[in-house]
Amino acid sequence: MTRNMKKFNILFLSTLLIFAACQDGYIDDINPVDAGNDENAPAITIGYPSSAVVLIPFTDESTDIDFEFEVRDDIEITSIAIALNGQPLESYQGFLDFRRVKTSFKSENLALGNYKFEVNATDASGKTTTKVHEFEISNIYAAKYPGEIFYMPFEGNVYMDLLGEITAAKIGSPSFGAGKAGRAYAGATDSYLTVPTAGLVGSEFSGSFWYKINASTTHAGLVTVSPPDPSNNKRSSGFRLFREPGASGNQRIKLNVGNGTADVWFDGGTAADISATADWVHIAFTIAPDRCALYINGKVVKDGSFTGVSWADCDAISIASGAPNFTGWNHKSDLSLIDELRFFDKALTAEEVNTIFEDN
Ligand SMILES: [Ca+2]
Ligand SMILES: [Ca+2]
Repeated sequence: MTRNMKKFNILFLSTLLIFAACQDGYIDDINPVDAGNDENAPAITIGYPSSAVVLIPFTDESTDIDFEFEVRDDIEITSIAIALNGQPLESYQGFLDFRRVKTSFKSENLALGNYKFEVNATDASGKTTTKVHEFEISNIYAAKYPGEIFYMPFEGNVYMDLLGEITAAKIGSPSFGAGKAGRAYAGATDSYLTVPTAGLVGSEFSGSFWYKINASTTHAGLVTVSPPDPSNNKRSSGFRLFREPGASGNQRIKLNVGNGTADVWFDGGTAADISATADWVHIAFTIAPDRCALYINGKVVKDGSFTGVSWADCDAISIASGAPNFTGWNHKSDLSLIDELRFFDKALTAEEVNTIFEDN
């Protein structure tokens, strides 16, 4: 076959294929499609905010909101107008895509309070649709996890629990440092915080926090609750979460809980060791009527059976020290960083602890 014949054959085959495709309706004709009758009013979706509450940090009094919305129509959108609390924000005409408009509008420095965001859209046939989203801008923290009763984020230069609004008593001169999120508690020699146990402790109790170790003190109390005693080492009630030397220069996190007559150890051995130079680690502990557990980075490092906690003569939770009542073995102030401290009135499950760890 000559070269020209080959060309001819290819052309012929192509023509046949196109003809066949047209016959089967695979190729659109080039005439304009009739848009049809306008059947429906525009449909509006407000993408943001979509919740009833827009939560901002408790240290803030105002925020910017980027309102996101989308309008769709079966034939043609001709105009869109948006308003906040009845005041016009913006209006839109002349769209590249007649049938779908997706955009956003930023309002700056909106104060705490209640708002009504409204989107109005009109189509070419004069049909209109209005969509309203009412929301509140709030800086009041709401519990994020089951049983969460205490949350201290160490923001805004205050040692305040945002759920019970407890301001911790400050002993010595702790400060604030770079946190896991924002700022953190920064320990100092002979320094710690206390909050009353009243209203926080019960037959079930858990704690969770992020911890960046400063191992220049080889012993320290992390979170401790002990009854007063001349020995500064009475362990039959309350609990003691503390650290002391582990293997190979590491520091070991240990939990000791009192059942009213004796104390029980939850010592995970090397599994509960963290490097003396470790970056942020997540630590959690749970006290249930029949079981206690200690977690590091979402994984259980020690758990065991228990007969129920006693809070006899335990008036205060110490944060970042064994002081004042558990210094008998030199577990004094922790110079480390502590952030995102939470207490719970339930024994968290392993899944719940891991969720908190994964959430960062
Ligand atoms: Ca329409
Ligand atoms: Ca923080």
